[in-house]
Amino acid sequence: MLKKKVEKILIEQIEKEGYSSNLYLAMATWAEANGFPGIAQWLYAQAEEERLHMKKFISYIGERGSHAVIPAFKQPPVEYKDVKVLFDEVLKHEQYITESISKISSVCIDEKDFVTYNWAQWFLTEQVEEEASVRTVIDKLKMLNKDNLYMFDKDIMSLRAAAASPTA
Ligand code: OFO
Repeated sequence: MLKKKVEKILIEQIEKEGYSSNLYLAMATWAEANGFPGIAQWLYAQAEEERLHMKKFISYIGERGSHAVIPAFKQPPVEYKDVKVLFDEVLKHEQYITESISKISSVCIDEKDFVTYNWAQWFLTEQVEEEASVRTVIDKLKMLNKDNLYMFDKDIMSLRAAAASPTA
């Protein structure tokens, strides 16, 4: 059975991962509606990963004998000024999630729950990769002007593949 403080913060993380998934879905629909199908695909893939993260939290809480309560999710923003602003928001959100997972780690240490601490480290490694992947996108975007945004949109999924490759 999980200790109360650990259980509480893990349940809060269900909401954060689920919101992350919805946020990226909302961004994907904005990208689609604004003529960026490649960026939409990148964001849909990201949304799917976040849904799996949420599921990992739900499963872990259940495995430890607690009840994984499914929360309501607030509505993510609908509009973005442009693609650069959108990806700046992705990076900001990922940094927020990294902080949040770090907080889980520190609660686990305070509560001497080293099993959950150990389990949560996978997410921290994942966060480092996700932040790096978004920074790569932002770096590329900084070099572009409006005219070659079309090519960028066509290529963005290859950035994702490169980030996922162990040799990259
Ligand atoms: Fe759940 O991985 Fe980032 O946010």
